[in-house]
Amino acid sequence: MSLLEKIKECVVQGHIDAGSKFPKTMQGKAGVRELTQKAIDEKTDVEEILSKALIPAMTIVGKRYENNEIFVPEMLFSARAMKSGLELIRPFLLKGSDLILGKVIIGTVQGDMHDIGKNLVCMMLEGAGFEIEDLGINVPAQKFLDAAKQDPDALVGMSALLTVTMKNMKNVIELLRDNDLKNKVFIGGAPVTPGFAEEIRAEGYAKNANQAVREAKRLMDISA
Ligand code: B1M
Repeated sequence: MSLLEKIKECVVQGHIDAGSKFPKTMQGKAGVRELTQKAIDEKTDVEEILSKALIPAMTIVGKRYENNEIFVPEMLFSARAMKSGLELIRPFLLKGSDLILGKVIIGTVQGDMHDIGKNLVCMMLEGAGFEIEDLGINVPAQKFLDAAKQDPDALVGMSALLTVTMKNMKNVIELLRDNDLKNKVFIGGAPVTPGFAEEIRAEGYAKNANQAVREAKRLMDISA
């Protein structure tokens, strides 16, 4: 098994590091933390660690959950394991961001606790030179409004991972427009589509964190 495959497997199993007690079968063995550090030390491209190990692992976790092979606690262990890898990668994604391109106010909408994707989007945007105001998870529309009022030129980014919380994006946009705020809005998250973005009149949509950077630049009229 290659190093990237090992990292992926540890995320799928929810094994953070050698000191972790979960899962029992992996106790004492290197986990996501040690293996990601090893990959970094071996000069593996961090984008590759993300795209070939960490992100696909969460897709597997999602499928296993859907098939009732694992349940919420296991999904949570995998999320923690993923975060331990992301922490190590973060400094590399932030490199070279001396210039401030603009500000992005971002959050996961009300009712939704998923933040791994949103955090990744924040890291990439920050790395590209955007100033980030991260409102966190389960963010009520009013909180987006309050932040946007403080920064009428900032972009507003919203993330949702649940089909039931996607609709809250529409509430935020309506609240902003009812208050005459013109902050451009872009949205993303697994269930979100370009069609949905159009339907709720979001100015932008991004499928992943790299596209989020491109979309933020486009909305701010910054050429690549
Ligand atoms: Co949840 N969960 N979860 N979960 N979870 C999903 C989303 C699910 C698809 C799993 C499944 O059934 N296959 C399913 C949603 C079904 C649906 O609505 N269609 C689901 C469910 C049902 C639930 C609960 C309801 C389970 C329960 O309690 N019965 C519950 C809801 C809690 C709540 O939010 N109220 C729940 C809870 C959890 C945990 C807490 C255990 C944990 C989250 C931990 C955390 O985030 N801190 C969790 C996890 C880990 C997942 C899966 C397995 C992985 C999500 C993830 O981190 N992916 C997920 C299955 C899946 O997605 N395959 C699942 C990796 C991440 C890098 O990708 O977040 O998609 P993603 O982000 C991407 C893009 O989407 C995009 O860029 C990112 C980077 O490329 N993107 C943006 C995201 N936001 C963006 C914003 C942008 C632009 C791009 O602009 C602003």
